[in-house]
Amino acid sequence: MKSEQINQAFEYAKTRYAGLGIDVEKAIADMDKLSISLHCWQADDVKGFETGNDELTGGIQVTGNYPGKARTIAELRADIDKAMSLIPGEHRVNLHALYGDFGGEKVDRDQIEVKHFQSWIDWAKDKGYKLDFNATCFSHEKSADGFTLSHRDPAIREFWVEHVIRCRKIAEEIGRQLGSKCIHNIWIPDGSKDLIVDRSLYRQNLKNSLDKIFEYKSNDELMLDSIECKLFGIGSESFVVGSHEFYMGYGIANNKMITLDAGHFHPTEVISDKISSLLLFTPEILLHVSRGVRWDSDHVVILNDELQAIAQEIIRAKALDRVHVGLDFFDASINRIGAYVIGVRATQKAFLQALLEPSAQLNSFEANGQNFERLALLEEAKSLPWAAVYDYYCSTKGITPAEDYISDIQEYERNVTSKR
Ligand code: RNT
Ligand code: ZN
Repeated sequence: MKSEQINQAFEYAKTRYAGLGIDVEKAIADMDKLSISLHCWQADDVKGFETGNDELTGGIQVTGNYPGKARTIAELRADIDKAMSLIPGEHRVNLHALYGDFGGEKVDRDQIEVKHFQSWIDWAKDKGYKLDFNATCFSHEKSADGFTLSHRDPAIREFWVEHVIRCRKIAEEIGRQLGSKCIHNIWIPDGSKDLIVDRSLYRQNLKNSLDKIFEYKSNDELMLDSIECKLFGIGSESFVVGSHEFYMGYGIANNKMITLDAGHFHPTEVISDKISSLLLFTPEILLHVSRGVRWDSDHVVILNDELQAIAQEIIRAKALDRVHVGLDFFDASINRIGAYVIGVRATQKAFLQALLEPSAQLNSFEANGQNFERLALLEEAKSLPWAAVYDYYCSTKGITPAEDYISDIQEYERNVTSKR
């Protein structure tokens, strides 16, 4: 796209939006503040860098064998750098504990320390990224029977409690070194393929383990805890200990953030409609922006109705400063770096559209019971020239706009990933 074209389209968009009382420059400035957390696990199919650990377990699955996945920490960092170079704005990287820099050593999960993540912190500092963190309670022999923090065996529960406490401390140190609150998310795979008789026992165990984990009081200025529910996983179809009710109850009772993963609910249940309720009872929310398709909760995020609804709900609730936005998908069937760029750009476009909504007029229609007018304006707003604003935003940040980035990804594939 030629810059002349971009500027012309932007000038038109500015006038068009001004006619509706919308300040385009302000919408751009607000969107620019939205830091999206890029999940490191898209680049290598959730494999990580633990010595001798190759198997992904825990009811999550990556399908596809597109060539070029990151095999080393250096490759994964290079891939994230490439993706970041095609995304306007300043963003975060979301690490999982199994991505530590273990230097060929076998370090079990109850032994990890900040030193295993120091090279990530240094890299992030060098590149200007902020980091988030996750305990890894899957892909491990002590989670092989499907249970971790809720296990019947107290020794196994203890092992995972120790792991998560260590992860929370690592997150705290990340926050300290990078000068930005690190969000630590807890998702556990615990559940069962077939019927469980004593559901209460497992939920009581999980509650007790979480209580122990949070006995370590971290510094709220450096890190924040979040807890993530799920409806079912592959191999945990009949029972998941950490259900929505479980974590919503725990989070509200204990003032913890709740993670809403877009792929973790019934197929017709949406997370967008949960935001305005949860925000009344929890201080902040973490989103795992994902796209569920039939049994899979983790397809690449695209600009679909639900993504738009999520962004609208946050903007309409004026809650951009209380919602943390992370991505969570893994697709091994297409270019993995391209997948990141598609997902982040789609998310930004959804927020930009929401920020450009003619909200004053819409609210006034609603307050006056003018429901036809409300629906008509909502429909018209869909085809306002928001894409011209996004292209302009990309170009002011020196980022390849629109579909032109496809060839950047192709070039990286030719020169880098296809040679792996
Ligand atoms: C799994 C959860 C969880 C994971 C990551 C890898 O269903 O969504 O967030 O995707 O922790
Ligand atoms: Zn998730």
